[in-house]
Amino acid sequence: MSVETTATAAASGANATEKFRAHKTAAAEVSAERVNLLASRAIKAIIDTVTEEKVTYDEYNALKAWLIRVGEDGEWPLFLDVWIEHSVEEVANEHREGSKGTIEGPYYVPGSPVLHTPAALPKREDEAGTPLLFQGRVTNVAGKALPGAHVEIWHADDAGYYSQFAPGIPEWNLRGTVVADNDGNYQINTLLPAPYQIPTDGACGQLIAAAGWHAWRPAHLHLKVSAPGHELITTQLYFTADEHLSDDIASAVKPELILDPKLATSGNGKEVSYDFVLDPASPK
Ligand code: MBD
Ligand code: FE
Repeated sequence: MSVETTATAAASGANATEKFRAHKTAAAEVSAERVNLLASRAIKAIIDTVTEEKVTYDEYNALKAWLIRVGEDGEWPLFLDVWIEHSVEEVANEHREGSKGTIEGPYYVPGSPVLHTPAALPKREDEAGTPLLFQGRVTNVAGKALPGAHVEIWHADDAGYYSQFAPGIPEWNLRGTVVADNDGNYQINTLLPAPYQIPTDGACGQLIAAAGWHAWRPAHLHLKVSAPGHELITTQLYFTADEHLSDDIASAVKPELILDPKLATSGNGKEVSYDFVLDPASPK
């Protein structure tokens, strides 16, 4: 059976839930004062919606059934990252002077293979897609190179599936941690990602269908760029002429994050440059 027919929302949701538990929950310490404030406000926002829109019992029960299904399908990471994370990211990165960030999304896995520049991301022998040479430089806000900066990259395959979330894809496929050279330059050989639909066969797809929305995200590369003494940036890069740049279901596109690849000088596929500018680490 092909990956396409075995990849279900529930499988990818269960993996996203498990990866989140493994990597993120240790940091989740929130004071009682903040929980009281934030939970009260969030509940009030829902109550205001009920009162102002005169929500019926049928609608209330439809919501209850749907929320139960989000959990059953393991789609809390997907739901939150698609519809909420962009607002958290904007608040978190307001102060930055360097490169723009955007949301991490549900499919990051820490610890991808370390590769030296010029690098080629791990891929299958018959990996579909147009070759892409993605290159550039990592500097500080003064334009000084950051030698040995880490450019972590992950993206979906040509069919829109991420390794370690959809079944049947080798473990670190299309994922890597690329170390920049002594001048802060990096070169990554990979494939142009394809436009992408979030999984539609689970609770999030049910919401999209019920509301008459669409499930598309523009094609994107995910990145985390870091260097000692600097603030790590989590971002994504998109491609010009993608029809979903202006209606990303995850609201995560910014004009500074759109690439315009040209024909590669090698004659094989496309190439594009993008420079990352890292802010100094904030004093703790
Ligand atoms: C993705 O690939 C993604 O980047 C986001 C934000 C949500 C769902 C799938
Ligand atoms: Fe993604």
